Amino acid sequence: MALVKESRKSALILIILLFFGLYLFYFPSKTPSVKDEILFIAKDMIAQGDIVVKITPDGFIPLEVNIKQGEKVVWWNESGAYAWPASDLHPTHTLYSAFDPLEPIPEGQAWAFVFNRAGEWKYHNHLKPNARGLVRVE
Ligand SMILES: [Cu+2]
Repeated sequence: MALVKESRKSALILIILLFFGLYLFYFPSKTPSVKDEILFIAKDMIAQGDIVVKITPDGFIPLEVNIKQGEKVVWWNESGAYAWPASDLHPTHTLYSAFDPLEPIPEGQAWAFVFNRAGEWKYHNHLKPNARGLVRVE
């Protein structure tokens, strides 16, 4: 009787180890991707002095911002819907491919991007491509 119990216990341990092994096989430790670095911020986390572009139902306000290289622009979504500011050209965003949150910003949240490349960066709302804007980086 004791032997039967012991072998059941061993089988149970073996099954648990097997599942654990399968788990590791199918879900290896998460490697960071570009998407994992996207952090949306609540609007009350926007610092005073940040350069903020509001996303409204009528588009970006202001339409243009002028910044220096290495400065950050914060897009604050108060459009009442998801919004997705991203580099031209729609839909590939290849002009400045890093300038793209890669997913929509929820209403009431914000996304920040640091411009390390000088230039005139036209962008649009990927979900509403008629809404357009410009970031001039010198
Ligand atoms: Cu687009």
